[in-house]
Amino acid sequence: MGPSAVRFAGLGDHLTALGFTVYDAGNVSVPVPEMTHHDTPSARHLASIAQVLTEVYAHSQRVAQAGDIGIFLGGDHSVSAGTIAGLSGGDQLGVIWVDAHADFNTPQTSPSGNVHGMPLAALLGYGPPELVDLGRPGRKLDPSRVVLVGVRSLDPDERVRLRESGAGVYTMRDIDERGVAQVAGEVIRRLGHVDRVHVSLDLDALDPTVAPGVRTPMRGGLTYRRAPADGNPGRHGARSVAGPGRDQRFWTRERTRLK
Ligand SMILES: [Mn+2]
Repeated sequence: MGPSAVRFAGLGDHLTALGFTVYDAGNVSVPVPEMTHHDTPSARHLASIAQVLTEVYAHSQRVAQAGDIGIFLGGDHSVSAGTIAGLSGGDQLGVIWVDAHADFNTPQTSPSGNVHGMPLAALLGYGPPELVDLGRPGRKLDPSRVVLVGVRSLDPDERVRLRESGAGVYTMRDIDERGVAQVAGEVIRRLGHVDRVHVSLDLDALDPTVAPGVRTPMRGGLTYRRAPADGNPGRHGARSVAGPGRDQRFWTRERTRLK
């Protein structure tokens, strides 16, 4: 169900109750995977995904230009390659990437060929031109303004690239040992110099006991009490949420309902 599941859970009503004026821009059109051709095993459905993300990029740019706060709901995390690219440029944009994975693969290092394991690498300039040059040529983010939170699964080559990139990384072990409040404080201090923040939440960052309806569930994630709380909405440029598409039992939708 993807975005419809989150709508059905009352996201718009909850935001309205918090005092925001909500405008739903609807869905972007997505090709049917089984009907697309010319698939590349090292980056599956790359052409179709890039086509969708170009539309997402345009939406995100409009949000940035209007000075609004965008909320983008995606079936997988590749959506953030478009939302973040569209919001970047001009102001200094920071990114908090909350995810069990780093999404730091390229077609050369990805064991699966899943493009949803590549968006953060692409935003930092690593990967195929279809992703790196999305919307406009070149990388969209500076690693000094990127922080990953909740990481607990890295592929070997991905780990090397992530370490060399200079992006900030807080693993689940960091959170277990030091507590979420201390880690959150450090993340905010690290991004103290940015103008706007894009929070990108992959629901697989949450523990499967909280959000089982994701494509790649992995034990040892954030629990309900430790999930990213809302910070200062004034500095949010946008947030995107990826992952509820596989929810067969509406369990994830219910558990991630906004309070
Ligand atoms: Mn992800």
